Formats: sequence, C-alpha cells, structure tokens
Amino acid sequence: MKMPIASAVAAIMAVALGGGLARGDEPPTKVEPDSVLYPRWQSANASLTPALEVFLARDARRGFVSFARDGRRWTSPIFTMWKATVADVNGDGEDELVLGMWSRARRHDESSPHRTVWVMAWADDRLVPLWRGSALSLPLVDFQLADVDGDGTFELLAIESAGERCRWALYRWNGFGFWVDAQTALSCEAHLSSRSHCVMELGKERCATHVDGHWMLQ
Ligand SMILES: [Ca+2]
Ligand SMILES: [Ca+2]
Repeated sequence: MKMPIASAVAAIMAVALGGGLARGDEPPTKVEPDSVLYPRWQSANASLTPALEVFLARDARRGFVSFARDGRRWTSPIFTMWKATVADVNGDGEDELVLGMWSRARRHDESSPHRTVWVMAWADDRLVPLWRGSALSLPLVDFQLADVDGDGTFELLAIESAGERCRWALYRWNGFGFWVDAQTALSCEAHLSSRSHCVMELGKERCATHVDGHWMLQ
C-alpha cells in the first residue's frame, strides 16, 4: 500500500527523531516542517527549485530535510543537525545546503558535542558533502549566511565564544573550507538579527559594514 507523503515523512520523523514527538501532540500526520527552504539546484541539466522542508527534533539534536518531486518524496539521511539554511557559498550559481551540526570531534577549547557547520551540494540527485567541518576557528554559537559585498557569493557570519570573550566573524569559502576574513569583538549576550548581515547586541542592531578596506560590525 502506498503511504501518503505526509504520513511517510511523519513516520520517518517519528522513528528517526524519537523525542521529536511528545505524548499529547497532534497525530504524526499533522507534523509540519520547522522551516521550508528554497534552494536553486541543478538536476540533469534542468533547474530544480524544491520546497525543501526542514524537520528538527524538539531537542534540536537531530533532523533531516525532505522535498516532494514528481509525486515522489526525497528524504535525506538523519543528520545530527540543529539548523539548516541555503545559500551559494562557493559562487557557482547553485545553492548549497548549509547545516549547523553537532560534532563529537575532540578539541581542547570545545565541549563535546559542539556546534559546527557542514556544507552540502546537490549532485546526481543526492546531497554530497563539500565540507564537513569539525569546528570553526572558535567555538560556534550561531551563524547565518549573507552576501555582504553583493558579489553573488554568500559569506558565513558567525557568533563565536571563547570563555568570557565573544566575537562576530566573517568567513569566506576558499574551495576547501572557510577562512576568517574579518572579526569584531562582541558582547556574549549578542544573538543573530532577523537581517542576515546583522546581529543584535544589548538591544542595538550592529551590521556588517565595509570601513577602510575591512569588514566589521557597526
Ligand atoms: Ca554554490
Ligand atoms: Ca559575497
């Protein structure tokens, strides 16, 4: 018997995410994605712009992405992810899926698990990892992607913490991973703003700005 798409996704989620559904919730068939992303991909030389649904477990320790296509549903493996977004980070005109991931890689300045970033491309009808970072240069708090200089390639803007010190860092893709191009010290109370190139710090919005040849938060 063919299972309806919504039921199939809900069943995957219920089994795979375990804690994602609590007693008293709506039945699994009513499960809604946590967000929907709209990547620009290529598939067999045709453009593919799926409504990519993001499902996260309630404890944000695991999740997966899924989309419907030609009456069928493609669903990713389960990732130890806490966030998903899409942007063209390598400037090839197609979007990458950028996942906030939990890593158990050992690092002297990181707890285990700690937050990191993976970059996945869509190729041959599947997700292919371009970069599976074990960590960024400092312990990651949160990130977003923005094309701060308007050249069509998106930069990764991270809030990072090292003990009592926190910073905003602008990372660029170098073909093999990310390198830090700019940074600004930040209150550890800061968090991402709804505007992708900005953060909120102590009630004020500070945004990526180009000053004297350098990027900084102002
Ligand atoms: Ca790309
Ligand atoms: Ca850019």
